[in-house]
Amino acid sequence: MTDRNIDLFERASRVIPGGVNSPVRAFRAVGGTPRFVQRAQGAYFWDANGQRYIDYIGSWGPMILGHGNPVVLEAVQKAALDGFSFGAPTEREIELAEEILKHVPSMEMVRLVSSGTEAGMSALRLARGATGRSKFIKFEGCYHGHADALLVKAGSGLATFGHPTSAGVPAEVVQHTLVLEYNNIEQLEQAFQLHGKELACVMIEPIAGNMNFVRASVPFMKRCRELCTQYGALLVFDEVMTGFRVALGSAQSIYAKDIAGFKPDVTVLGKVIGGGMPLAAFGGPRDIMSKLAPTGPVYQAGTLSGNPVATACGLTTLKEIAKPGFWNALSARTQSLVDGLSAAATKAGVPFSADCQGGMFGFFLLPELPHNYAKVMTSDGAKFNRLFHGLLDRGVYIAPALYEAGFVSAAHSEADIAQTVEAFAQALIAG
Ligand code: KE4
Repeated sequence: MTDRNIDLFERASRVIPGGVNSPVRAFRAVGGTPRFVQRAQGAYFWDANGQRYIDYIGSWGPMILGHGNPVVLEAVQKAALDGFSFGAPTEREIELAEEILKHVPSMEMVRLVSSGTEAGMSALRLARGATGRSKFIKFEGCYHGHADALLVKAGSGLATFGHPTSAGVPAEVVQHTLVLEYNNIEQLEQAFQLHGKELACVMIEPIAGNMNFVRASVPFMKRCRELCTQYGALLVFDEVMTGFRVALGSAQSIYAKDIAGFKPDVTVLGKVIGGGMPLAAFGGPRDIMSKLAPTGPVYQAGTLSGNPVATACGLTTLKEIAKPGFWNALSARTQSLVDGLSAAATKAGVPFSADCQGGMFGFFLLPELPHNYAKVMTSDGAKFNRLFHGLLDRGVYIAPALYEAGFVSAAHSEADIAQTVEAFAQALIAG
């Protein structure tokens, strides 16, 4: 019997670069043939051969309710009947903005856009426009979308500016980007001593889902906040992945429990706030956001920004996850998965560490949780790839790269968790 995934991948590769519309989907890191999704429902999707998988990617975060949630589906269908796109303001954009601001008190205003890249790029421009400064700090292992200035790897030494990670990005575009080691307070302090007054912002993933799952330590985050305040730089929280995924108040609400009065200056959101439709956002205090066109000099625009079908999907999703009991149930389900995987790894005698928050998790084939990118990359890639395929062959779909996070939805049942843990145990034994 032919494998339709192989046929489709060959056909796709003839007309779409690499056969995919986003590189990570091509399975380049893990090898093998990407699964072409035919349909999805709840915690599952079915591939082109009709094979069912328990889905722990969920579109890389957005599908927190699971696929095809009936309440969201009805809202999207109704919105579509009223019109796909107008290029004019709608009431539902106000409702979604108000709903976001209700749960993220550091934001007084928000601008809706269509992707996390657009939101991150615009947040950087806003920080530069608001401060009149060009330089900024990001951290190795954090990904903020593919805007030129953000496609940077660390320079040769501390406080040397970055080098492009992509062809097509001129060196002069990244000359203002300083790349530091995540969780390295000493480097952060030295960078501020050298460049503090020239820094527009520090941009950070508070829990780095692009390093699988690495938390910024509380002391490190406290120092980021203090130094930004001291030198007049903005603290930009990239919560595209963690926003409304790790907690209803996003990751910043978790740091606010440990750091009195903690707030970032600008927050970047995406994924969950669109519920799976193309929608992202960035926001902050009124005095900063008012710098944006048409009220201020920082230009930003978008034909499909605040799209009426996408806002219906996002707004309904946010209202569902705000319901009583949602987060306790989701957190418990995610913890149950992590505990099960840990127990299976221990039984198999495999080095393993894992962490989770809300509906987001990560695990490493390392004895201890890594705290920066260099440590994450000491993982045994070949072993991970064998594990990935062992799970895939057993109907469990995790991220096809060891540096990517995993996501549990409200639709994942305890039976799904048990099946996943059993598949994991079998895959580990198979080696
Ligand atoms: P998008 O442009 O892909 O919507 O968002 C970019 C982005 C920005 N910030 C963070 C923290 C992100 O995680 C992302 C996108 N995440 C990746 C997964 N690591 C999306 C998957 C992909 O690139 O296909």
